Amino acid sequence: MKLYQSVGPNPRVVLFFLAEKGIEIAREFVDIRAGDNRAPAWLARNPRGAMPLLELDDGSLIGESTAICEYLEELHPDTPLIGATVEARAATRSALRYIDHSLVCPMTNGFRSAEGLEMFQDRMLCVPEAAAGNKAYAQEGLARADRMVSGRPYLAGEAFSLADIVLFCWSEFGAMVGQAAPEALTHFHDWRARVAARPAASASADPKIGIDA
Ligand SMILES: N[C@@H](CCC(=O)N[C@@H](CS)C(=O)NCC(=O)O)C(=O)O
Repeated sequence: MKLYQSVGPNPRVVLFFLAEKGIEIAREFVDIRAGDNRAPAWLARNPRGAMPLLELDDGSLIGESTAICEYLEELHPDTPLIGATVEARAATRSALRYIDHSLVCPMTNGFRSAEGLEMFQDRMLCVPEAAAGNKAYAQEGLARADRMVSGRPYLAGEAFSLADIVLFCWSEFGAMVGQAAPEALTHFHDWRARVAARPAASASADPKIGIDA
């Protein structure tokens, strides 16, 4: 098994997940800033081009960060990060879908159509006139996340989960690209401090850690 990874919040989600579980797998760094993931040879293997990508021993590929985490969770159920019970798994997946729709999608589109336009405009549809609106949706998503962690430690309840990893990686990215969570979101910032204190948060910060140059 081999993980292809790069800079960016989606690969960080998988690195965070691996670090939480203490799983070691072979990894290769792909330079998405240079467009290596969009080279014809790469696209022939992986038409979406996006990182991260998990290659299984039989050569088949799994794309999409949360699908990769679901796969790894099934192989390594301890420590559970998607839920130890049917109800806990439903709660994690509910929070995940909510965060994906209300935060990840608009934050991505807001970034790619503004600060990221130069990198992305020849790779995919970018709509600069929609950037401000998408950023506003993402801010609303952060405000919703603040309400979700009001009165409970984590997004899906008492247990830290993949939903927290996704929100953390994306809100850290947002803070770097002009889409930070306002200080007034105190529940969010208390939650953020709890997640940032986990060793896996720092272990996942550098996508090149543990990879030979
Ligand atoms: N929905 C996908 C998104 C993957 C994605 O867009 N990854 C970014 C890095 S965060 C990427 O590869 N960008 C470069 C490109 O698409 O050329 C996932 O969850 O894995």
